[in-house]
Amino acid sequence: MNIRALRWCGMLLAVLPLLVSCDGAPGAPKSSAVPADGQKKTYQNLVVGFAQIGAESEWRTANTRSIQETAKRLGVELKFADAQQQQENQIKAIRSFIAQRVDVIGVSPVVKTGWDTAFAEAKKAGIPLIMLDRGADVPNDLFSAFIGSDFVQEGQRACAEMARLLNGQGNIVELEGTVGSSPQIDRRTGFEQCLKDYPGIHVTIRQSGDFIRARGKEVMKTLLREHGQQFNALFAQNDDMALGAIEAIEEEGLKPGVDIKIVSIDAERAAFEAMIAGKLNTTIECSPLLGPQFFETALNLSNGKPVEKWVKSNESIFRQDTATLELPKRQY
Ligand code: GYE
Repeated sequence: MNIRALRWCGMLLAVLPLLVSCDGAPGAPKSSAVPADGQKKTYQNLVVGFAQIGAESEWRTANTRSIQETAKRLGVELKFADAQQQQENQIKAIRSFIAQRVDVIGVSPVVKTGWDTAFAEAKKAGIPLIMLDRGADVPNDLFSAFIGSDFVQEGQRACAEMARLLNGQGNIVELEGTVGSSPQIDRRTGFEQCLKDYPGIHVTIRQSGDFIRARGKEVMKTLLREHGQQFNALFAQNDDMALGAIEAIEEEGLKPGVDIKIVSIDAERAAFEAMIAGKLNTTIECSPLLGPQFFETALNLSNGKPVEKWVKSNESIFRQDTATLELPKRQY
């Protein structure tokens, strides 16, 4: 082949890919002109790792469902890890997501402290990190966004409800969640802040039930046996513990919601059923349905778009008077 023929051949080869891409299948990515590493992310090519706490409550199960179903609906590739309540498992999951070079990492930190190293590793790898539901005590530059509720406000709301139910006079048992977790710390803080306005009301006993229904029952049973009628109210930091405590109160021959006023947090379906039965007085809403906001934020971050540092959930307060009307509308 002479030089001329070679030139012709070279030119043909250079135009060939263009011809092919013109004739390409309908729906073929239009971004072929964009270099591979600068490609715009869509839900269909987004890979997200999520380090979940476990399955301690109905709330958590609904949260997991929301994340998994939303990923499926949007076509996002989700790598999901269940840490079975162990922080070390969550840290291992974060490290494995970094090794797999996912686009975005999500985590619901089981407790507030001990995250600096793992979060810094994600930052160093250039992977945006979102805290979903629970927060951690880390410098602001170690995470990209926090999506979840205002737990201090939930505690304040619970206290205001309790004060109304007790007419400003009473002794309260506080059943707390996982010690050292952001909802446990912040809900207590909010409750205490508001109690300052009610000098006739005191928290006389505080114990953890780990956000677990069976633990709530166990703790309440022991308290009733040991302290009997020394309290007339229960503030449970989640519905599941309140539902367990309700069983214990009934087994000890007392009327939950009447002899012992009860306020809890989450607003899951079973809490509405308990309110309809008159056994629970009020539940403060805390939404687990965070999947859609999570993936929207993840997509924006992976496209370098600005996101809000705290995406707050919008929530209500539910009492016995509207429970029958509300129950059919509940999604968790
Ligand atoms: O209230 C509880 C769950 O972190 C807000 O965790 C969440 C809490 C929720 O186990 O039911």
